[in-house]
Amino acid sequence: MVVHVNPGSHHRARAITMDTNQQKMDANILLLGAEKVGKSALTVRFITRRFIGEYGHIDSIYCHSDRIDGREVCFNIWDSLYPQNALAAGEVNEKQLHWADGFILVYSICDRSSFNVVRQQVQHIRRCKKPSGTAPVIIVGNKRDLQHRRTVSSEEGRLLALSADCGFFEISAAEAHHGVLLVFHELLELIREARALRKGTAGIKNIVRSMSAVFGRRRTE
Ligand SMILES: Nc1nc2c(ncn2[C@@H]2O[C@H](COP(=O)(O)OP(=O)(O)OP(=O)(O)O)[C@@H](O)[C@H]2O)c(=O)[nH]1
Ligand SMILES: [Mg+2]
Repeated sequence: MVVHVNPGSHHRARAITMDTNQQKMDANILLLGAEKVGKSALTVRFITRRFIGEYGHIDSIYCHSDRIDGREVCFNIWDSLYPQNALAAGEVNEKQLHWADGFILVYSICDRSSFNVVRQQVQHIRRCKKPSGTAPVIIVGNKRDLQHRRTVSSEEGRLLALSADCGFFEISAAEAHHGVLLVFHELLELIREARALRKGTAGIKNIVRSMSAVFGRRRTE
């Protein structure tokens, strides 16, 4: 079973109908979170549909293409490492912030400190330059199969996501591919929505600019 909360869903239908362009789409997705929460397990599950158990401790960017709703989508997925440096802990570095179109913040439902890391990281993302509409974030509580070891309730995860305008899922990368797929597809929709919003804002800015150019000229005539 997958628990799911959907941020700003009232905007969704409009954004999807606006986005009728069927060209290829690229999305840079950054996975963040404390050590051993399952960042690599999620990434590998999404790309290969498999759970292989052990993944090593490496920082990598994977490219994965898929056809979604008739459109070719190229996912660039950065499976990051949590920084060892205590000063950088809970922060997202400039390069990562700049690179990412969307973020998946992972914690383990059996590890409260990993939930606190996600709280810090989402606050950091929201503080740094990117307003929520332009930096889509999905918070993921992983290892849902380990209910007997749970220390973070679903409600806490959901509340954190609501308070920071993020999507929320509880999943088990170990148990199923479906939940992981939902996470990536939901983030893709949020990225599409953010791009449509930016395009709309740019359009309005251009109209305002042209109008001021016209009025400006008239004033000097
Ligand atoms: N029970 C259970 N174990 C999981 C799940 N997801 C990952 N694991 C296990 O958790 C451990 C860490 O998984 P990784 O995917 O390597 O975690 P990570 O966040 O990438 O870890 P680092 O890259 O070392 O920071 C591994 O032993 C996985 O098999 C899950 O959904 N359920
Ligand atoms: Mg890893």
